[in-house]
Amino acid sequence: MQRFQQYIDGVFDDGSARFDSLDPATGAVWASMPEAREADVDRAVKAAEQALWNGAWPAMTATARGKLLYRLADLVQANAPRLAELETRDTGKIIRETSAQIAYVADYYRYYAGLADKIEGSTLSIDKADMDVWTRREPVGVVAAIVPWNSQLFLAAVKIGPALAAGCTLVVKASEDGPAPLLEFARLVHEAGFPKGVLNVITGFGPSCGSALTRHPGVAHIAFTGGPATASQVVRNSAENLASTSLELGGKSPFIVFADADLESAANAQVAGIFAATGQSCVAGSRLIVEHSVKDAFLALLKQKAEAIRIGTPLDMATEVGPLCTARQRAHIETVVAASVEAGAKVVTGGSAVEGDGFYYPPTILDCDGVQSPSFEQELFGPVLSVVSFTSEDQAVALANDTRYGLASGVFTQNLTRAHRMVKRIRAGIVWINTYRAVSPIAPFGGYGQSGHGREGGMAAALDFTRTKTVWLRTSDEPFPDPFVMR
Ligand code: TXE
Repeated sequence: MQRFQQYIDGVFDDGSARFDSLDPATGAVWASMPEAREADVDRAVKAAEQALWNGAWPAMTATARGKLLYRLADLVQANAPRLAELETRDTGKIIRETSAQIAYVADYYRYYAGLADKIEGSTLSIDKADMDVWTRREPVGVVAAIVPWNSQLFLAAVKIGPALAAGCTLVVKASEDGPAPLLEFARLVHEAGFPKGVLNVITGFGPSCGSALTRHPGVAHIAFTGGPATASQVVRNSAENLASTSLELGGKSPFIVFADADLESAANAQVAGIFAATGQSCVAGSRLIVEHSVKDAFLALLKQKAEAIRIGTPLDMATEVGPLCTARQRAHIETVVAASVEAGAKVVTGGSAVEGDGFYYPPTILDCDGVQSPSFEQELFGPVLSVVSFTSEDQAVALANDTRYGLASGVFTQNLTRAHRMVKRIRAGIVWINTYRAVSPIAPFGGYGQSGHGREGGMAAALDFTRTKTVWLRTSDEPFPDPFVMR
């Protein structure tokens, strides 16, 4: 059995307690993890506070910080195969995806490495003759970065990269489900040579570890990815210390196909949108909204592609859909699918868990036309696509926006003017036209409504980890004037 450690103040240790991690492909225990409790959280935040104000980190130039980030990026790239294997082992995410994603994670660190010394204040054209006024962008403080199980290294990188570029220090909390890759990543942080306490990596359970971290008075900003219910709890906790928050939550993203679309291309994108990552993706295009005249043809294409998907062990490069991360997640999907069928949804393909060991659930398509289907409303976080049809553009928009979420959306059409209209009318943080699931360190990422607030990726993300200091310098040698007149 493999044994992992937490990383606090530049030192690896076993944590206050231990818990077992299951291999989702077999359901058997495969590794032992360190469980951070309140005392560990307190130590980690205090180490990050120390590193923020004292020692090498605050004295370092932004360029030097960038060089450390470049070194980290190179280490991530060099160790990508090992990290990918760990992520696959611990979360069930297929190796084909983890290998590609972790290699790309290195580019996120490179983007923010280059950005570190481009974060600038400004000189103001102030309306007073005897003053020079300028602003400085300073690190917001200690950042708590909390991630869920899906794509842990990726979801951590979009927080760690900009936060370090901005000069912050962090306590990163890996999910209790599949923390191995992030705990291992801490070894690369150590090897890269970051001063102790700058980046601490712990894991543990929500009520003990997560809650202690988000309530800690030493935390200035919480960057959170997870479910909306947990996010509400996080925001309530943050209120105690008035910490700022950025929240990247779930979605129920519409995937809209017009009759004039290239159906073959749209079907491939829809497969990527809902069955990649076994559907455990915040941007999953889980609501197919298809023009009625092509519904049957498009569903036939999708059914054929879904049934050709290779379900298998996640460490096999040929596997296309692996197990879900947890038995709990699979039980949730089974419950919602059963309720949807009960409500009248028709199973086009899939619809019941795969027999045998591991937490497998097959690619599933539910025809929900004319049905009030829970699967069309709730985020399932699994390989389940719910389908409805429309007959007018207005109806397509109304269906797309009929959700409390607003993370992503896809529009498939060859009609340029319609595509532009859809961009304006859809309420979501991302609109993909004739493509789906594309991401980049250069492009902002985040949602509307219950999908959260704040953006990850791009320049703005780094600025979110700064606060502005305004400096006033009086250039006159005359005595300070009348103290009772505002100037
Ligand atoms: O997330 P949680 P879970 C959605 C998806 C999924 C559901 C629940 O629908 O089925 O959320 O997933 C930590 N204070 N998404 O249970 O519980 C927890 O330990 C502070 C969408 O995994 O939100 C973990 O590290 N932290 C999504 C992290 O929060 C707390 C990704 C996420 O856990 C805490 C994941 C607390 N009180 C799930 N309680 C996306 N956008 O990709 C828990 N945590």
